[in-house]
Amino acid sequence: MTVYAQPGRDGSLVTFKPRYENFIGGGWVAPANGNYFENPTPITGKTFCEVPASTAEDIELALDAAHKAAPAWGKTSVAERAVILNKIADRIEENLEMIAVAETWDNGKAVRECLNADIPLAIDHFRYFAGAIRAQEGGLSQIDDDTVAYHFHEPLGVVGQIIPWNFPILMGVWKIAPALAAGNAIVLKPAEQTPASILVLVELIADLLPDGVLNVVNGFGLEAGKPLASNKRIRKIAFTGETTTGRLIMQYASQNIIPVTLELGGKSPNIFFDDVNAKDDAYWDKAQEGFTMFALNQGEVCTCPSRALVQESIADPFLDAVAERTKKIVQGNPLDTDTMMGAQASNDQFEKIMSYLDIGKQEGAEVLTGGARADLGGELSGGYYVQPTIFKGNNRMRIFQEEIFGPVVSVATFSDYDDAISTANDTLYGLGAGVWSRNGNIAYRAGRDIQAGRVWVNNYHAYPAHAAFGGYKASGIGRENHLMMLDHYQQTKNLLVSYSENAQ
Ligand code: TXE
Repeated sequence: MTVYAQPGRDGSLVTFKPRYENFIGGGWVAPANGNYFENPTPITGKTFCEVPASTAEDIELALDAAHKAAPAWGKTSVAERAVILNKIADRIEENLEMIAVAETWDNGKAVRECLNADIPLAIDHFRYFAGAIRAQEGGLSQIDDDTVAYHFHEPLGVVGQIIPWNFPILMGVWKIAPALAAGNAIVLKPAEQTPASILVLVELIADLLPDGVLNVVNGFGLEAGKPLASNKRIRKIAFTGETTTGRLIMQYASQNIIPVTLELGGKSPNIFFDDVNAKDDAYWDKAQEGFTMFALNQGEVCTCPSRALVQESIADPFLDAVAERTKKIVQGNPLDTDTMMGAQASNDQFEKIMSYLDIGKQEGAEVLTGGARADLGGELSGGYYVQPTIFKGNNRMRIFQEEIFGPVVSVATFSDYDDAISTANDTLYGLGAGVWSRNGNIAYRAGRDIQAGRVWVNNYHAYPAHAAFGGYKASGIGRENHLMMLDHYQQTKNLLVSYSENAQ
């Protein structure tokens, strides 16, 4: 067990600056209007740094820097880019604990998740795209004996990226690594709830990239995000966030006819068929763990398995077992490696979750465990902690249809296969899903019948870099991870060449 020292106290691995600036053109640049906002840690609710409340002027400055850098960066060889991405990965790996503590302090999540998942996945992402870009090949078609069509992958140029607060570093890296690999320059806007850890990361890797290739401008959605997403000087916008914001991003992009990728909300079903607890063995243990994944990252995951569908015939013993397991989730100081669940990322998010706990109760859902704020006492009493909560109800309830984005799962039962699939698909969203069965045929068929971009079969919440990730329905457009991501950051140049000396 390790308890990392709080930033600002003796022995801390990370030192935050009291005031950050925007990272533009390889240097730190104050916001044009001179305005900053306070950034609290969700762990105690106390402010620990200030960051720029940027506006359109700062976005334009960052775009100037990105445009200056983009032509040369786009012409570097893929080997050179791969070397840089690998160096970035190594640098992060050498500083893994420091970055993990920075992420925990800014976001509130349990440090054990940062140490074992968020940061290792971010490192692997850089390495994956270093390899993917080197393995990428162009195409050639022979049109006739004298005519050849060459297909080249060209970078888009300057791209905009807007990221959320639930995995500030990992969501940043999911977007940064493929964009850099493909030869683009970036202007990135972090979420206002978690502006600091990504700046710690940028500071760590800044010397490895040419000036202006990666620019980070902090600020709020309308003041800084909109001027970026609606800007005529970006060739693509990538966004992760709420579905309603995603609609706006598409509207902005439509004015400039640029491509968008959107990773939006979810209400992912996690389906447990009647054979999961047939034996008291390792599989049953894994399935229970799969159920409790609703509390991973405090439920602030777009693929949070927030609707559990359990076959009627096993509902009672199944729910008794998973409720017991949920009660064993350790809440506490997120900087303690024994802590399994930390703080919600912001007070707004905490209040949103609390309001859904009321809504669930008012709708008549039964609370099997949790259902309230978690008061952890001492310094943590100012932080944003919620008990992991299991509701039992039905799929028509708001708690089954609306994204809560907290450690809350709504459980309903189903009678047979068709009932399970129709309930699973009875949602606006289609991002993730889980299927649990010892019967390979049922697991496979269910996986294919569920309308979601990622279906985990007999596992949940794994995010390898080479598995495509993205939404069906209102959960988004495009994919992240996997080498198909490169397509989102490149355009195809076709050179149609005639080698004939005869007139056409
Ligand atoms: O999201 P927003 P919020 C869901 C989750 C959460 C809810 C609200 O349910 O409770 O969204 O969170 C920027 N133009 N998800 O309000 O507003 C904003 O500054 C350009 C799911 O934080 O979508 C931030 O950087 N940019 C999600 C980013 O968009 C704008 C993760 C996300 O903020 C903008 C986060 C605008 N008009 C929340 N308005 C997931 N899919 O994982 C805001 N932004």
